[in-house]
Amino acid sequence: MKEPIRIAVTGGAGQIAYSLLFRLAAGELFHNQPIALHILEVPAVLSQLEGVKMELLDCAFPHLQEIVIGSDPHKVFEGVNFAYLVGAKPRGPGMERKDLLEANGRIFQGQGQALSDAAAKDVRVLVVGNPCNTNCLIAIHNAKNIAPQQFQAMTRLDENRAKAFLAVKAQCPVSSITNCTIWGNHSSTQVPDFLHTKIDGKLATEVIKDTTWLQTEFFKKVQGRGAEIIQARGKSSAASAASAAIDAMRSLITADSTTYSSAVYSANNSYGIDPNLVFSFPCKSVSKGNWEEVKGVEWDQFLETKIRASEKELIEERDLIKDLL
Ligand code: NAX
Repeated sequence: MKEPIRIAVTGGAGQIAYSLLFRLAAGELFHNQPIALHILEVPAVLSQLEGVKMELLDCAFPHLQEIVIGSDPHKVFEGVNFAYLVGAKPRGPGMERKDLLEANGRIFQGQGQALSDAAAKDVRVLVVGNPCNTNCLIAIHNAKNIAPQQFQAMTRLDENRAKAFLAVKAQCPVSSITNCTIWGNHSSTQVPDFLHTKIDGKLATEVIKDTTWLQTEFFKKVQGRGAEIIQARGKSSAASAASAAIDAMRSLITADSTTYSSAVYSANNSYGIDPNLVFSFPCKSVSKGNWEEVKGVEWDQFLETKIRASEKELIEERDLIKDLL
């Protein structure tokens, strides 16, 4: 039998995983190839994860060859080729930003070390659990046997949201929107770049001539969409986050030169961003699993101010967890 592609998902009993696991198992990322799911959870909810495993089995997915579950990252990450780090601690009552960063930082410190020790050498890691950029930076610094370029944090949901808003405004299908990327942090300081976005091959600013809308309402809508979903649903985005997580990994392994957003390690970046951050840039895949930053994107004053504010926020986050690097 063909050796399966091993995919780790953490936070397996949580709401994003409840969508992500079934889409992976259905073969949306690796069509017609056997896969094994390695699912990590904290001990307290392992019984719930057992239930998720039962449901995965009950789907009788033809390409799902194996399901490993557990709460020891060293065991669960054994031999994995791809890892979705979704599980994280939510902000509890009275918790300060520093406490949240630290609590999550410890999780990603341990998981970075475990991936480094146990995963396949060519593993590709996508950090989804928030604060995802800084969690990813911590994992990178603690994964001594894995190149930083093998990690990314997810800003693809933000890109997808930006595209969807632009498509509604321009009254065109979402597939007409290209080159729409996010700079910076996956937070309310993120920068959706409408200046270089294209709509049916034309600059978005030529199609949507209302610059005030682009600079204010559009920006606020993208930056505040997560909060808007919580307000409406009573829970944070889950199915859309899982969908973006599939998109992000698909883009990484599809070397077709399409530009996409990804928060990657900023060493040697060509934009003068602090070189020790995980920062969202326009990226493209140059070969299966290997990305490159898209160079030469010129910022106007508006973008530059916003991008620098997001960089400042990431530097502040890094300062709060510097002992974990
Ligand atoms: P849930 O609270 O539903 O699930 C999280 C799960 O992670 C829980 O079952 C918990 O037990 C588990 N967990 C906690 N610590 C763990 C550890 N050390 N090892 C393994 N599992 C652990 O959250 P969900 O809605 O699934 O969201 C997960 C994370 O994604 C959150 O941090 C959330 O903020 C983040 N998001 C990131 C997005 C992005 O675009 N990067 C968008 C969606 C989402 O907000």
